[in-house]
Amino acid sequence: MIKQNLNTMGQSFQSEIEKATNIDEIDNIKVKYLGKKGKLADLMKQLKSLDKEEKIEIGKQANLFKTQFQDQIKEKSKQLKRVKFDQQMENEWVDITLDPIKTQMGSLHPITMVQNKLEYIFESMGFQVLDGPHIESEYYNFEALNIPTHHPARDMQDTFYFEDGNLLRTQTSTIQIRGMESLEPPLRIIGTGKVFRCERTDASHDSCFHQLEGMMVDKNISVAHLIHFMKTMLSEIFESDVKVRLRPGYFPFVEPGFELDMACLLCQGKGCSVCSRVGWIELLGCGMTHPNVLKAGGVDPSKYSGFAFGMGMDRLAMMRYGITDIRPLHGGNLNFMRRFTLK
Ligand code: FA5
Repeated sequence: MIKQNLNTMGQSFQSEIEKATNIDEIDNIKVKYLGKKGKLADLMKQLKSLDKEEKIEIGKQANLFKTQFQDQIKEKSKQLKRVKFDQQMENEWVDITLDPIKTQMGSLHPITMVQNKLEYIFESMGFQVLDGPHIESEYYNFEALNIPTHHPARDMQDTFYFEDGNLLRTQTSTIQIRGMESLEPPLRIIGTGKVFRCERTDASHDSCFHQLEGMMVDKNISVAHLIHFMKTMLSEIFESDVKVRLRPGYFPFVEPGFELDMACLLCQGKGCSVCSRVGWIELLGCGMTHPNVLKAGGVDPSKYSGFAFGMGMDRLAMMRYGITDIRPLHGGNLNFMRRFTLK
């Protein structure tokens, strides 16, 4: 009976090992036949009941099976590992002689680089960065800035109107009003973004360009504060002293008003198409905030005063990166853009 069981076990082992297709199955067969509580160990326990001769004969046979099972398990595992490896080689091979896929490094747009740097400079001086919409009402773009309907100053900033009376903002000065409305004085704010004008283009003018607006409202603010912040900003952005000049300028929302020019870095002040051959380039308008504007923003002009400025970031980027025409800055020519890397 035990002998018969031994033979049946040998046959079932044979058939199972032949059918096995992966290592997990082989492991299970190993445990089933050769494990501590496996079939072979079970059978060995039964030997006790046999007489001496039978014990020797069946014991011998069982030991033979044991080594045979071990050898077959080893061989089959090797074979299955080889098949798996061959399949992997087939599916995952890499041709190391092929050219690598070239990735192109991108870079930030020069205006974005200038904007990031300006925001960093002003934030480090306690200014808060605000945002404003591109599509504005006449109120925020003109009226609240002391430019009533029919005021001739509106002609200087002709723009694109929508049928509902709204318009594409002509200046980031809109952010002054929105900032005063949402914050309590004292306040220091800047806002950046695109502005739009119905404009003839040339080397330093485009119909869509970028401005940075700034405003400070506190007690006893004077022109000295304004000049200090403008000088600090320019020396930080150019990392050296730049030659600037302040001249009177008219903006209905400031009194007194100024225009700040810097010596053109493209021609070193000799005169070129960007600076209209005068050696100076107009960078920003600025001045002391008009009481009517403070009132429109809900600030009491008898208690507070302030300064504001609005700068052309495109022109600043041109001076910073030596770009001699504003128009390619707004085109999609990647060859042009690749000249500028993060500085
Ligand atoms: C204004 O837009 C005022 N809002 C600035 C201001 C703010 C004055 C706060 C006082 C107080 P202006 O139109 O001059 O001002 O434009 C400001 C700057 O934007 C200019 O100095 C110039 O650097 C830039 N700029 C103006 N027009 C163009 C244009 N068409 N293309 C490129 N840059 C321009």
